[in-house]
Amino acid sequence: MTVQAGVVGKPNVGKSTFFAAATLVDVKIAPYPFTTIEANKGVGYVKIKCVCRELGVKDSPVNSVCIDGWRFVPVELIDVAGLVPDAWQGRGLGNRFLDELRRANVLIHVIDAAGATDIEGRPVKPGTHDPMEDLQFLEREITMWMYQIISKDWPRTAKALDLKSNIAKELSKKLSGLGITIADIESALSEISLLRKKPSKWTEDELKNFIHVLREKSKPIIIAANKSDLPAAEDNIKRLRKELSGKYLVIPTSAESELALRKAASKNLIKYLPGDSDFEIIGEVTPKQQKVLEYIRERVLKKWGSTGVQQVINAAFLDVLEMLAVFPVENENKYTDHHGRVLPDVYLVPKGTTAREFAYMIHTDLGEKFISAVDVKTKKRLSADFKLEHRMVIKIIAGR
Ligand SMILES: Nc1nc2c(ncn2[C@@H]2O[C@H](COP(=O)(O)OP(=O)(O)OP(=O)(O)O)[C@@H](O)[C@H]2O)c(=O)[nH]1
Ligand SMILES: [Mg+2]
Repeated sequence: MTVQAGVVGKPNVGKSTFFAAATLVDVKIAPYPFTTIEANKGVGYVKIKCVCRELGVKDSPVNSVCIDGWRFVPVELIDVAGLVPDAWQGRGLGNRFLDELRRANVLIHVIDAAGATDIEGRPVKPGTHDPMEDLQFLEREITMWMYQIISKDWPRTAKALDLKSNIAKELSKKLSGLGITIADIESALSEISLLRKKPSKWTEDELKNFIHVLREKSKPIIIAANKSDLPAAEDNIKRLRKELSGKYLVIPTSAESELALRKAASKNLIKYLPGDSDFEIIGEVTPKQQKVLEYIRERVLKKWGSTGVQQVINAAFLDVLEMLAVFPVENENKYTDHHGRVLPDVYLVPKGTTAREFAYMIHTDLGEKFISAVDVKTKKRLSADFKLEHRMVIKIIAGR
């Protein structure tokens, strides 16, 4: 199952623009709240320095794409309707779409850093709404949505849990539909010292606190401080970064600029790869296009270093979720699979994944018959419990 990021936030902040820029899926974008009603799903990419150049080979990617030595590894993105305060109780488009976030491993919270929309997403004069307010309410909505699901029937659940020796395991059966793992539950329980307390004895506050911590672990948030192209965004971004440092990663984005650049690149008007700090005009552009491109160069790329969209996706998976990219091969000298394709695949795996676990991810059979693994770059043998590292090329040796 591919990993998924949910694109969330109040209405009219640029969620669909961000989604469209990252996936090039054509979706409805408009300057008023609740443009998106049904969720949009699409494929975005984590951008990783490919190993092809350091190994001196021309690769033939299968599950990913390699452009100019950069591997683009697919991940799933889901763009949902805007959230307004009390959505968990059914306000706005309600909690129906909160349910769409069940599978999300990480949330990309798009905020209007220019402060050009109020708490409900209605346009206001740029700089007049404080985006800091949007953070607290969004967290609360997600937490309360979880609370509503978990607290339903809690007294009965708690009594049943009292009789079990492993609370985390039992709870995970109830919560797996929300994308919550046993590990999330165990670490939440131990963090707030509830491991040894009978669930039926938990106070209301303890239950709420548990769900709050569980939310942080199972749906971590990264902030895309969008509309970075607008002058009013500058001070807000500096302030958010300072005040949220250590709590959230805040990355300035201009989703609209990224969408324009990606579209221009796909028409061969410019040479530009997502995440680049500049572009080069290579086609016939109209004076109007030229003006837009220059605006993006001056107001976004020179100012912030990039449009930020690729940086957010990378950080969501590589920094927040701490995933690693690993290249499996069958032939450690030619770096090929059994069809002779060079460096065909890249897997995004959680940090801490062992060589044997990786074998299981490729194929159950390979996991069961695992003997050892080879670090293909150094030709060193790796044992079953060796923890894989970012950008390793791995061959699994298995018995018959
Ligand atoms: N200046 C600026 N405007 C942007 C940017 N990204 C999006 N917008 C504009 O913001 C408005 C809302 O964009 P959408 O992508 O529809 O916003 P949304 O968050 O999906 O809105 P809902 O679906 O209604 O919740 C549109 O007018 C976009 O053109 C940006 O980076 N800079
Ligand atoms: Mg939308």
